[in-house]
Amino acid sequence: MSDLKPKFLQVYSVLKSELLNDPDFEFTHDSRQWIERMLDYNVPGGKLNRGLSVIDSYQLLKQGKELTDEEVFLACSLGWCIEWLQAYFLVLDDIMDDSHTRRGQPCWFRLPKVGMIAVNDGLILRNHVSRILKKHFKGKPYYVDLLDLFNEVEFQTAHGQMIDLITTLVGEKDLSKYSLPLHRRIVQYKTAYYSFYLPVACALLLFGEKLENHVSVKDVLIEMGTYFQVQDDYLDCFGDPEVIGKIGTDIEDFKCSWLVVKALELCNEDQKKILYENYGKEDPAYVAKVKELYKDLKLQDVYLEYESKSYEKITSSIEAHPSKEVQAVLKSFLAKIYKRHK
Ligand code: GPP
Ligand code: MG
Ligand code: MG
Ligand code: MG
Repeated sequence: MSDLKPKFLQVYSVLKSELLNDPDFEFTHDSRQWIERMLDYNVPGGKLNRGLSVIDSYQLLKQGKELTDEEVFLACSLGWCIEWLQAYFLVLDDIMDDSHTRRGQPCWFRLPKVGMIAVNDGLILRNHVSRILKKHFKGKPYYVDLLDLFNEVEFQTAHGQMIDLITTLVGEKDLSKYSLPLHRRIVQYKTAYYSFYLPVACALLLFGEKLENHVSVKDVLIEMGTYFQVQDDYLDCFGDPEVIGKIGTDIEDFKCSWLVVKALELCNEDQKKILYENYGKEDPAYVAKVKELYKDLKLQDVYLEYESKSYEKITSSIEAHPSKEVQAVLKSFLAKIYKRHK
């Protein structure tokens, strides 16, 4: 785990202050206050795994050599760009998923004063990423690659989100189309690229590497990201809302969650009928029926089995990698998420 967390948090204040004093917008007291409140509410309150992974990865690539102050600042700034991107996704995802809580507080759009202003706040959060990159990276040899990376990853995530959403369209609610390959496709795009590939890709660019030389690293990270989203799906139903900071909505939302895919695989005809009749309904009584069925099917055990199998598989892909430094980067990332409860 990063020993640079205090430094990382300090850089948040620096970046925020720069954004609040951006000379390209004539801030008034009210507008500056809005942005500050919006940032403090949505950007720094998570686990910060993605952001801190940029620094951890960069340190590992440097093989223990001490980082200069500039290197630390740049690695932290890239880490924050990912946290800002994540805040942008989450603010909008919570509207789309009709969620209630996030990181132990009401979703931003649920605040009476905010409502649909949250959509525009999402756009501003995305624009902040470009502002940070421009201010601190313009002129670096890898600037264009960084911009391209953030654009590509946003493209992938938005398309993953699109398939996550259109599979749930009312009127077309059809569980028979849910399968592991569909689930895999959704989570690879909506989660794995931005959560796993992006932090390591940022560290590689900062280190002067070309991303096209690291395709095998990308494959392992996508595998890890898929595993991470299976955990997210599991915790949506079986996690403790006090610990994960959010109340699950996947059953109500008719999501192609790993749990429903597994349930469909394992159920008999009677249980299938229960699933078809109760999945995707708002009423808590229906949701409870689905959860009961998951318990009857022992999905918690199926999940534990999946966790250890995935862990073994990912570990052996990592160990097949020729570079020890890259192996260390990947292993440290995997250690952060293995058997997580939040
Ligand atoms: C996680 O899905 C995926 C995202 C947060 C990406 C959103 C992408 C956009 C383009 C808005 P999820 O809904 O399972 O996450 P959570 O459980 O945290 O709500
Ligand atoms: Mg979602
Ligand atoms: Mg969601
Ligand atoms: Mg989820």
